[in-house]
Amino acid sequence: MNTDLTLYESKASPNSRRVRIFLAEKGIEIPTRTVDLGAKEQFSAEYVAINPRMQVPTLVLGDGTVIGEVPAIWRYIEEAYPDKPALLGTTPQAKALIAMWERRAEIDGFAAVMEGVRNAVAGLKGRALSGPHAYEQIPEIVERSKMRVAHFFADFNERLKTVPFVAGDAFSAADITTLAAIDFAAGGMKMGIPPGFDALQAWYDKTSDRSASKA
Ligand SMILES: N[C@@H](CCC(=O)N[C@@H](CS)C(=O)NCC(=O)O)C(=O)O
Repeated sequence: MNTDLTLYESKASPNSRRVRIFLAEKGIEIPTRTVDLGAKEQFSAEYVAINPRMQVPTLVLGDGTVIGEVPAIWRYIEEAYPDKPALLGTTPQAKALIAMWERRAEIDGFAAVMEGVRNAVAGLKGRALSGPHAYEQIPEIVERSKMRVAHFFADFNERLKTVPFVAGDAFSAADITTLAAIDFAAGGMKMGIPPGFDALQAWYDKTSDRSASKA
């Protein structure tokens, strides 16, 4: 257990889950502090002093450095533990391809689900985007979000007809974001992988079976 680090996170947060799975894949344990989003703890003076953007996850280093944003937290962990399995690639080519596919999974999948959920859920009125600024929901956008998620399923099904993992031959951070997006769509939008999307379903089944995916 590296007690120099503290991860602020929430069990209900799919972004926190992206970091939890990343750590579990590497077999790294660090102290965590729960930020209860249901109780609006992200707005508490104590947490705002740590992360003024009022978001989780946040990684705090031993010297007080605060790192927000999932890919930045991943980057720190990847570099700080070079002896652990790499999830962001080891060669220039692998690093670029993982970054490319992870970004597509985030933009086309994860962000599309986030948009659909945050513009629909009653408890998020006035909070259509997380962060320091309040935005009203746009209910009309939810239908488009559903189309975006449907396209994400179709596009990633096509991709996974050609490769075993999202970024190619090896499991990577791109798989973590894809898994988090699919589970978020199922939970938050009641949109599961459509029947007949066999490549995506087979990838999902094997990825969900990894012990780290329970994190
Ligand atoms: N871009 C940020 C997004 C973080 C984010 O949106 N976190 C959500 C939980 S999944 C949050 O903190 N929500 C607080 C709120 O809704 O007020 C990242 O990569 O960490």
